[in-house]
Amino acid sequence: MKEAPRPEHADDTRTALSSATIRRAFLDHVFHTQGKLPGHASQNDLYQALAHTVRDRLVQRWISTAEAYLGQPSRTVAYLSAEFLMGPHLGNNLVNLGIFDEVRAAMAALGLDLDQILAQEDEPGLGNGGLGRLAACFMDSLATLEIPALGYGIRYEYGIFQQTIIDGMQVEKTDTWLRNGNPWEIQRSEWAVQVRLGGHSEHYTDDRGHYRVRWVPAKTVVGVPFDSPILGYRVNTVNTLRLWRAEATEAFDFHTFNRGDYLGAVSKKVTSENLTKVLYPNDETQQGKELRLEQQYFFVACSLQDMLRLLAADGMPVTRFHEKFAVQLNDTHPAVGIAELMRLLVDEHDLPWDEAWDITRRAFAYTNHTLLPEALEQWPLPLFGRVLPRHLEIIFEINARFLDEVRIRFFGDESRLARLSLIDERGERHVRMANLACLGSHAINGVAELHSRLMREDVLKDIYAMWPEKFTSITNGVTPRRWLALSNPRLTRLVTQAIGDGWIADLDRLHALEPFAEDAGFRQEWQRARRENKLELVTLIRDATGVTVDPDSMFDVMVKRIHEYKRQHLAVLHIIALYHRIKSDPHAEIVPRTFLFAGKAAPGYHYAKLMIRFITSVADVVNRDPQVRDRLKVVFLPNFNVSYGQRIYPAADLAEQISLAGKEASGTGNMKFAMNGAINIGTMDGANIELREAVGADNFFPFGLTAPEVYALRADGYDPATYYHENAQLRAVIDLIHQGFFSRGDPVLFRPQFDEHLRNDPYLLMADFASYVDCQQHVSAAFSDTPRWQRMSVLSCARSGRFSSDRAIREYCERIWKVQAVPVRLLHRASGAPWHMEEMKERRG
Ligand code: 26Q
Repeated sequence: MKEAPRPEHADDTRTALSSATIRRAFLDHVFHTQGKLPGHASQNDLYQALAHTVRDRLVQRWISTAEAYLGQPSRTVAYLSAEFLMGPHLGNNLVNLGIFDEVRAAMAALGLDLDQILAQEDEPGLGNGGLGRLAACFMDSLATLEIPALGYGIRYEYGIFQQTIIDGMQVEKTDTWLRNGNPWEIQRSEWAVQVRLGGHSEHYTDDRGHYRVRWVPAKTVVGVPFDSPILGYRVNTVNTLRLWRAEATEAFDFHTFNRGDYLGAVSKKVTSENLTKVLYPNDETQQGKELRLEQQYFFVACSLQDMLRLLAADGMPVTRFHEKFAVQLNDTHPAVGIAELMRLLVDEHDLPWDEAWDITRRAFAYTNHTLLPEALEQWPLPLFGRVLPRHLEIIFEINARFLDEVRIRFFGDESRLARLSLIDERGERHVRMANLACLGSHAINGVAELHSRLMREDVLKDIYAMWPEKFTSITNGVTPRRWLALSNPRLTRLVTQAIGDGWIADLDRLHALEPFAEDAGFRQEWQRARRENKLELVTLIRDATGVTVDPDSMFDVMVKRIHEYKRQHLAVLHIIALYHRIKSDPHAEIVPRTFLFAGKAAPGYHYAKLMIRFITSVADVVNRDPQVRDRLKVVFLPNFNVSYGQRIYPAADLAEQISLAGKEASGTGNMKFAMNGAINIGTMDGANIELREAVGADNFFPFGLTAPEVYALRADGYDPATYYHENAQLRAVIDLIHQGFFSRGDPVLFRPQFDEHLRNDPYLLMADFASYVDCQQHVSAAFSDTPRWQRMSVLSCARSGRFSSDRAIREYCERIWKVQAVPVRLLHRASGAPWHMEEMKERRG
């Protein structure tokens, strides 16, 4: 909602958006918030002061939003996610407030460089990768579309580890993102809640003769909410990201007093507070760690209590929970919420089971993010029962009723029963969280067309047979605010000059850019903007790694978590093939390339760590070889995170999306690259398929086996060794590795990688190698033809509109959540009056 600008008053220091007022407000915060004279302010002081200046401007909108949501009839989306990979807040808030230029000018007037101040922010890395980042993009889109929404998650004290590379190997360091304080959060102690853990349950009959269950916990922890404002793009909506921190209850102090064991009590206190200490750095795998289950239950229990409080505040009974809240499960990590809501409704609010179950199913919906069977969450039954004894009983009850239904529908089909059961009875018994999530939800979605299809046909096929109507597909998207407007100001300026700035809130409008692909003048400016981006990345790479790369070489980029299924090692095989070509024919025509890799490996994933070592070892050899003469450079940039992403996506020419078909649920990097004018090379996997469809077959380089071909090949009996024997180039590459050429003569180091692969190649590297190398030849040819490449680049951006998270969120709103926009009117105050004046009067009556 745009409103007419109001005249500014001297007392608008905390709200006005003009450059002059921002400058005054900033200096005010340096003095009053940081307690420094400007001349003595550190870089961090300057950042904190500017962050507070911007935060002040959010507060007016935040409170206006809260007022607008009060008592309105639309549902509120509760997005439950164990991860929110938000990235730095400051720059994004400047974009969404529409005051980037004003703030830059205000800083410049003080002789300060805004970019330097922005770089000070310790980004909140409260996620592993794609899933956490998706949650962050969704929060941006929800606010932009003016949808009432709350993000609920965990306030990890240590986010994803900081990756350093020592002797070519990953070494992890803790992420102390809170060490300088976090200006973007407000602690809301008054809304703290208690969460019980462990112990046992007791069954009894109450005084009205009702059968009741009471949970006698072994311990209780307190959840304290920390709220961060999430501003939409050029709207007044500011939604809340509410993250929970675990604290010890006061009972610990009380016991100390009674027992005199002060140190013992403090150590117990520390144990409670361990709950939200650290993010588990694994993605796509799970070990059954008790603390992880406690984390999941903790944030879900806090969030559901919070929703019940909000419901009551709206004067609604618990029986109307599903009318007020649409609860979205970001993967199965919060799926225990289904059992928890049942417990709250049945045990605490005395509702009949069937009514509680109906409310629960209407409220919950589940998004699946994986196709790897080994990544489906399962908890050993004894562990689950230890942490959540009452929930295990509830799960048994849900299961018993469910299996009765299955028995009738699929008469005599015992094996189907075993597959559908919430309990995996093969070997040690496990609770199957995906089955629970599906059963307790009214909607289940995959994150790309292929993924959703494979979900229906493979991973969740029995559940699909049960309720086909629950299944839907919503292809992921990313926010164009952070991933284009903020990260790529040069391209943003160009695009906006050409077609206006409507694309930032309506990305399909990028289509209007298509004719400009044929405009040589425009293409040249496009090229210039992208080259400037590359120059900045050259500097970053030099500062971070000491390697100097050529800005005119093709920047061939692969940034994402390190995983076997993503196949970083396939990209390395291609590099070795090019290297081998140069060594065998020093005059071979090779288009100069800079290969940039970045990404973290899970600390306990040995093979992934070995893949990093493989990349850095090949880099050492290639970068040192004078014969290569700068035609090939290989760089591993340490510590990939959101901030690095913002500098890498805009500077890439070619982006690698080379997972084995059928393994990557969606991928979202592919979308960020396309928006920024990079061309993707990729398998027909995840959202690559739709991306290729959207940008056009000429602007995407496909290769490799398709998912059905992968299945067929496996069914036929896949023999990787035949590819080695039949392909001389592949043989040369593998032999070089085997000789220890990239491991200082040590033939054993990378042997597990490739010896093993000749016998057992689970991700079909050998099968896809030839097609990949061949495709890369086409890439080189296209890149050599500059006008052609630039045309492709413009079209890739122009046709990426579908991959905005705004489109994805609209689909969730219409198909799953049934929620509507609630526009927010900005509250103003009478000139000279403090904000709370009216309220205070009301309170006093
Ligand atoms: C589970 C249990 C215990 C510990 C950790 C985990 C865990 C944590 C994170 C399991 C998985 C994840 C993250 C998964 C993830 O990022 N998946 C990606 O989601 C993206 C958004 O939908 C997709 O684009 C990617 O294809 C998918 O890999």
